[in-house]
Amino acid sequence: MKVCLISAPTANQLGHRAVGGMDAARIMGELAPVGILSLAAVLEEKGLQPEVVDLNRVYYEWLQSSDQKGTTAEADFCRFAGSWFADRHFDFLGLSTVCSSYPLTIRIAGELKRLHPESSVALGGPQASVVDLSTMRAYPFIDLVVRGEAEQTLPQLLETLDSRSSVASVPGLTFRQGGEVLRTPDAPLILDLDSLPFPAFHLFPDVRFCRHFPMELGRGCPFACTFCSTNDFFRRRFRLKSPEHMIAEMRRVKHTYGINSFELVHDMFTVDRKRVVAFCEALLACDEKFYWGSSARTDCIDEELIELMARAGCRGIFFGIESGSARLQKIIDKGLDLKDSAARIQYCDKFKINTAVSLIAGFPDESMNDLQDTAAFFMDSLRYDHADPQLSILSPLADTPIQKQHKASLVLDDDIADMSYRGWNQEPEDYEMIAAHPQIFSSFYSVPTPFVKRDFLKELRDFVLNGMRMLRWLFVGLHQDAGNIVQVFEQWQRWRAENEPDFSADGRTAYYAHRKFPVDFLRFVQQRYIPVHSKASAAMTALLECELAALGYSDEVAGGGNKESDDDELLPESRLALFPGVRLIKLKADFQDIIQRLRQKRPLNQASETPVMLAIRKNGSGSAEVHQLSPLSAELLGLCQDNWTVEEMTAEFLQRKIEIPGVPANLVCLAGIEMLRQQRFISLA
Ligand code: B12
Ligand code: SF4
Repeated sequence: MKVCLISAPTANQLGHRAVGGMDAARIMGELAPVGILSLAAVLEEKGLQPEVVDLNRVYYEWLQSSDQKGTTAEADFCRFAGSWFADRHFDFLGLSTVCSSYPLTIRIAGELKRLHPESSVALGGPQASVVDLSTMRAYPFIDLVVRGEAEQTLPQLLETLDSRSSVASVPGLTFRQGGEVLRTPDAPLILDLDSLPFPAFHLFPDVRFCRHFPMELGRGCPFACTFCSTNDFFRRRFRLKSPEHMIAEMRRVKHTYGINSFELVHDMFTVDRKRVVAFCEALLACDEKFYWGSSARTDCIDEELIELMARAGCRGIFFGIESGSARLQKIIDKGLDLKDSAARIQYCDKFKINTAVSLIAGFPDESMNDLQDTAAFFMDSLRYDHADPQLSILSPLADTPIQKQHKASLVLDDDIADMSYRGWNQEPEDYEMIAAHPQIFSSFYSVPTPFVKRDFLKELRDFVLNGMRMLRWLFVGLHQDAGNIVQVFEQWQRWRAENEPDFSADGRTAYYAHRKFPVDFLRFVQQRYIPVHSKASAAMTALLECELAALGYSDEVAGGGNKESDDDELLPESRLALFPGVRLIKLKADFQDIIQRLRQKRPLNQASETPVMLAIRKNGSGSAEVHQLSPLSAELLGLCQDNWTVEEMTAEFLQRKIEIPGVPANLVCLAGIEMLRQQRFISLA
């Protein structure tokens, strides 16, 4: 039997112009569909030779074909995908599904059935599994849905299809019979995950470009958060691969691909503390070093465990915090103690574990106070260098308690809800499907939010996400000074309405992602926020001036100096200059003290008002690095700005008696110049 397993499209970022071939390969590698590859390995064990098609790669080829010719070879990606399969014949075509690209996947399935009416077209994965009946009723070209974990059921199904027997005996299946769509009982769970073979990564060549290799660590979370779909999918049965099995798989990846950093897939790894400890201890006893990340709840992890995990190579933890409001924590059945959550994030920061702090806004019961609490949690996490707060708007995933509760009142926003924001771009055909079938595509809808306007929510999300990216410390400062960033957001909206009456909500997300947003926003801080609202204007002015200097920058990236002259010996007549891309600014308050206060949440209005000088430069990734200079470095760089020679500078130091106790002024000057050259603040003019 010829079998093809097709991944769900997930690499929506491929359409971005800046993504080149290597970046694309890395993105696709890191999105390797672990589920499909696990199934392919099981089929290989049974003697089949399944093919795996990565739809992300097919999509990338389609984008490339359009780039070269100026127009797309096929205007429609579905047709392009179809043409890709036109000459390839399979008896069974199985497509994996995820909510964000479900309309597109169904359209592709339709195209495949049109081209190969004799093949069985089946869907599997988290989305089709829960909307199986409605999908098959709405789309007659889908022959089958395989629900839930499929390592046991798929081989059974293929055998049954091959022998042309009735599929009604295969568990976990939704199928057609006499014009009806029927379900067989759910398939049993796979309790011993160690019994599964090593996933068929050899059928997915892009995996070798990964920075963080995806490996399954286990399945199932016993909790019951009302917005979550994955707990029910794995039937809340917590399972973990044994440390020996995991380490053997990690070794195999390292030896095959030379990669020792892993994204260990599990919805909630730390349910059973003893087993986490056993895994970490096994890693520590291992003769090879592995780095890894996984997900946890902040109430199922403690300081001692975090420390052990860090020692065992943990470099990242995904924490679903969801809401910063204690009231909502109870309503959504998450039940986290938020003080503890904040403490765990801080502890991870101490051990240099990166944390994704995932927050959701737009719960149906959310009040303005709840929203402010969530925004506050977001902003407070920003104080930690290793924390990466994320803010999404609630999407009612199919078959979740929240979706079921609100299924009669789901709203389809004009900009196709929020899934398209982080998910797949929706074509007009997709939109028609979404609009016609709210139950199948509920994730594109929103639940009513009676206490907070939806537009307000969406703009607030754009505001904080881009603010954090472009103006991090100013945003933290505004949040602390004003008491809550949401108040600043409202003041900004009012100011913008007065000053930019033509602002339209249509291009809002693009506006916030563009440089125009920080330019306008800094004007607001300067003209309105500091004079009218600030309680710590000296500190806020210093933060503002630093951002203004960073923004007013040319695009020149530091590091582009003349390598030869950088290595040249310093001579008395050498003329000095600031290193290309370095800019100096004077502030009337101590920037370091301000940042320290923000990190520790200490009052900003008591920040030291000692004037300081900052050197700002852009680093390779395009963000600005800010360095507060010692008085001596400030003096030297000030003179370099005026292109003085070494001789002139030492003379100036001697005359002004700038010395360190016991070291003569000319030597202080020379040593300082040498040090600043090494740090790439000074170069020869
Ligand atoms: C890793 C991951 C990601 C990765 C990418 C994964 C990838 N390969 O592309 C990233 C971080 C990018 C991601 C993003 C998103 N994700 Co995600 N993700 C996961 C996660 C944690 C693990 C997936 C995995 O590998 N599972 C392990 C394997 C073994 O399970 P599996 O994939 O389900 O496969 C089994 C079965 O489903 C079945 N099966 C699967 N496919 C097929 C196909 C056939 C033919 C058959 C017969 C059977 C079958 O057999 C497999 C073996 O048993 C899951 C949660 C989870 N634990 O599964 C969420 C999950 C899939 N993600 C989810 C969501 C919502 C998203 C986002 C939309 C979130 C967002 N708003 O940003 C985005 C969308 C991405 C996009 N651009 O379109 C939801 C999907 C819910 C739904 N109803 O579809 C899940 C279930 C989590 C949740 N919140 O409930 N995700
Ligand atoms: S803890 Fe996480 S995985 Fe578990 S039910 Fe809640 S949101 Fe879902």
